[in-house]
Amino acid sequence: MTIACGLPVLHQDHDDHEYGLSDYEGARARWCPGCGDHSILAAVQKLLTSEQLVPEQTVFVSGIGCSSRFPHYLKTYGFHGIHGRALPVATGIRLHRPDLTVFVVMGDGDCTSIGAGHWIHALRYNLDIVVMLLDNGIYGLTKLQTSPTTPQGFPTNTQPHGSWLPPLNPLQVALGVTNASFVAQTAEWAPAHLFATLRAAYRHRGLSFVRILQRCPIYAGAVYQKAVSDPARIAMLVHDDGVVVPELEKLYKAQVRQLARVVGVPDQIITKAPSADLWEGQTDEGELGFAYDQADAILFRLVDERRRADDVIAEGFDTRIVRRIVELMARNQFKRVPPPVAKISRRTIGIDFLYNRDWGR
Ligand SMILES: Cc1ncc(C[n+]2csc(CCOP(=O)(O)OP(=O)(O)O)c2C)c(N)n1
Ligand code: SF4
Ligand SMILES: [Mg+2]
Repeated sequence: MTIACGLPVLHQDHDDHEYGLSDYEGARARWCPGCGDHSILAAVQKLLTSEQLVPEQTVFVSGIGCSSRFPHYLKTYGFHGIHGRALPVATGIRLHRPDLTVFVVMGDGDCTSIGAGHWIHALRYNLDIVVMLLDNGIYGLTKLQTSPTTPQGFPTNTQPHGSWLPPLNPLQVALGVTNASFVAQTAEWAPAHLFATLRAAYRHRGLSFVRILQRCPIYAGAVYQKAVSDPARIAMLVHDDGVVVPELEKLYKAQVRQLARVVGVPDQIITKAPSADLWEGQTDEGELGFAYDQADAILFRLVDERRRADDVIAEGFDTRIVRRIVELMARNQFKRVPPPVAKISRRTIGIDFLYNRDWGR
């Protein structure tokens, strides 16, 4: 970067350079095999590449913990700080160098225990920083101690008979702070959702707090096991006043698989046939009588391009499959319409009174 008349000149010499993944890859990641931090690193590298962030104008700040080794594995600027103090360092950088894009990476111990005071006030200050909490529910680096997010009853070295208290919910804490402007949760084993959430966080102006559920297979493999093995337990919740992540509702299965490949999800997961496991060997595609890839191509034409079924058939798609998809869409229309709600009080939202956000209209 050059300095002209005392002012930083931004993006000098970078205009026609396209950054690739190798421009962001730092040292080889030393996390344990299977550690969820690997997939978060892949999603972050994908974000840097897709948003074409200039490496020397980007800085990752961390505290201490396994997750806090993050800055070493990126070829941006980095600050591997002290336990619980990533946010004060990031605040200083943000205030002194407004030209830099600032990311913070913290563990659950880092953020919700020793650094909790900084966390709450950073949310209040609402500076333009992306804050990632890599939450494995334990202290990983120091080999399994109870953290504030450890599930109740989960045994650790510090509480061998199981954690006494119910866990602190970082989302509830963040939402309880006045001035919190972006609060989200995602999981490292849901790469498309992880990437879309991080991109929305990056594009948000103000502090974006993203809790990322992260598996530590060495010390706390069981913590998220139920959610991983049963995706139906993961609810996609969108807050009324929240930041819209339109990509999520627009993704077809074929695109989810493509994205999963880009962020490095193992092939055996991507190619596993979707199934409700109703009986041995049952698959959704077997039940439907066609593959999701075929369905996606037809749905794209019918829904996104608003073409008529006959046009799609004329293009060469199988008549039986097109007709069946149209029938299934009609049969499932009720799922896209909110059910009627009984009026049990004198006040109905949207009719008798409005949310704060609607007052201006
Ligand atoms: C002031 C201070 N207290 C304690 C420690 C010891 N210590 C290092 S990492 C860590 C906890 C790490 O847990 P977490 O923040 O959840 O990160 P993880 O390793 O799980 O990614 C602790 C207690 C320290 N380095 N500095
Ligand atoms: S100890 Fe756990 S959190 Fe730390 S690198 Fe290994 S798997 Fe990841
Ligand atoms: Mg941890």
